[in-house]
Amino acid sequence: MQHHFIANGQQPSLSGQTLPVIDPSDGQVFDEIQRGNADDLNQAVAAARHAYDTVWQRTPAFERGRLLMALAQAVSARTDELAALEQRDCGKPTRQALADARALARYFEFYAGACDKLHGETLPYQDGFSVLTWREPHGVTGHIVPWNYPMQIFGRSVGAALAAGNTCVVKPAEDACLSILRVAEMAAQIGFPPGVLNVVTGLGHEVGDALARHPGIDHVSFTGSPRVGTLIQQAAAERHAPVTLELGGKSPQLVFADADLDAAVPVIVNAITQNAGQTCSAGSRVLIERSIYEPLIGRLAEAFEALRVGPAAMDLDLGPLIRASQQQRVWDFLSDAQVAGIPLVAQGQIVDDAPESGFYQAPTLLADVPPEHRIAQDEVFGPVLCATPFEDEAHALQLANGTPYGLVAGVWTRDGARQFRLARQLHCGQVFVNNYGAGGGVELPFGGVKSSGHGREKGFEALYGFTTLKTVALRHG
Ligand code: TXE
Repeated sequence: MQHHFIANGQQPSLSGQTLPVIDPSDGQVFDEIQRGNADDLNQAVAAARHAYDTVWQRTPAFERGRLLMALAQAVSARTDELAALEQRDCGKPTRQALADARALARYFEFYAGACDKLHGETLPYQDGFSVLTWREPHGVTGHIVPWNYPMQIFGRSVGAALAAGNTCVVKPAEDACLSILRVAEMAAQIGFPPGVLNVVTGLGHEVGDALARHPGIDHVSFTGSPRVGTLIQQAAAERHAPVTLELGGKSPQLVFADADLDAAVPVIVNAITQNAGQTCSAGSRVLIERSIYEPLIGRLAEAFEALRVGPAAMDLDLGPLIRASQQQRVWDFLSDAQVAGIPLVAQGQIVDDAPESGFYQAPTLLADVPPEHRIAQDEVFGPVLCATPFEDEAHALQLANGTPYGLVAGVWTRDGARQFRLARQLHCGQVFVNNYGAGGGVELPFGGVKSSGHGREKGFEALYGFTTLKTVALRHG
C-alpha cells in the first residue's frame, strides 16, 4: 500500500479511499495508491508554502545544488530498483526502464550544477541610476505528471523547479506513481527539508483539478493531453498563474531521396516504437520523397515485421500499452483507418507468452495515408507509423506543418542548404537533422508550438520558466 508523501512523511488519504495499481503486462492488480482529494492537496500546499517561507527561500543556491547532486547520486545507486518499479507499474521493457532511471539521475545532476549559475543582469539606464534584474523563484510550483515517462518527466520538471528555488507539489498520473513516491522518500532520506518536495496521488479530475485551481500554487507545469491542458490553463487563468504545457505531437520525419537510408531506417522505426509509441515526441509520421517511396516502405515493412511485443520483463522491442483504454484508443484509430481503406503494410508480432489480459498492440505501418485523415492529424499514442509520399521540398514542408501540433521534426538529407532551410521553416520546438531524439538530451530545451503547448522544459531554458524576473532601479541621488 502506497501513501501520499507530505512534509517528509507518509500519509493516507483523509477520505480513506484508495485506487488499484495495475500491471499492464497482465492486467492484474498488484498494489494500491491513495485516492487523494482537495483536502490532501491543501495539506501538501501548506507544507510546501511553510518550507518555502521558512527554509528553502533562505537556503543558498549552492546548498540546493549539493542536495540535488546527492539525490542524483542516490538515484544512480538505485537505478535497478527504480527501473523495476517503473517496469511493473508502466509495462516498460527493462532497457527502457533502466534508461529512464538513468535519465532521472542525469536531470538531477544537470540541475544541481545549474543552481548557482542562474543570475540576472545589470542594465544601462539614465544617469544616476543602477538597474539590475533578479531571477526569483515563483514560490510553490505544482507539477502534473503523465504516465508515459514518469521518472523522466518528474526529473525534468521538479529538478528544474527545485534548482530555481521553488518548493514543489507533485501529482503523478494515477497509472504511474510508484517511482515518484520512492524518489520523494529518497530525497527526504538525504536531507531535503520537510515540505520541499510533496507528492499527492489520485485522479486527474480530483487532485489534478484541485492543484490547477489552488490559489497557493504559483506556477503549474503540466504534461498530458491537449484537452486537459486547456482545462489547466483555464483554471490557472482564473488567478493569472503562469503555466507550462507540454501536450504531445504528431511529429514528422522528412526523408529525401539523398538521405542515408541505412542510418535513417532504424532511427525512424525506434522513434515510433520506443515505449510502445507512447512518447510525446514519437516520430509518428514519415514523409517520403516520391522517388524513394516504394523502396523505403519496403525496408520499413521488413523492420516492423521483425519487431516483437511481450511482457515488460521479457525485455522485447515493445512492452504493453499502459491500460485498456489506451489500447482501445489505438484500436479505434486503426479501425477508422481500415474503414478509409488505408493500406496496412506491416505489423510486428505479439509473442505467444503474452497474457491475453495484458494491453498489447503490435507495431503497425500504414502507407499512403491521406494527410487530412484523423490518423495523420491526431496523436494516436501507440506504435502506429503513418507513411505519406511527397513531391518536392515545398510539399514536404506543407505536409510537415499541416497538423494542429508542433513538437519535433526530423529531416533526413545530405543537402546542407536544405537542412538549414527546413530547420528554419518547420513550425515546431525541436528539429533533428539526420538523427532523431538525439539520445535523451537533458541539456536540450524541449517543448512545442500550437497545440503541442508552450514554455520549455529541459536544459537551462527550463530554469527561466520556473523563475520570475524582478527589475530593481536604484537612484544614487
Ligand atoms: O491524458 P491526461 P490521458 C496524450 C496522448 C494520450 C492522451 C490521453 O495522446 O493518448 O493524451 O491520455 C492528469 N485536471 N498524452 O487520458 O488525462 C492525469 O491524472 C488536472 C500525451 O492519460 O491528459 C495525469 O496526471 N489534471 C502526453 C495527466 O493529467 C488532470 C502524456 C495526464 O493525463 C485532469 C500523456 C484534470 N481535469 C497523454 N485530468 C505527453 N505530452 O507526453 C487528467 N489529469
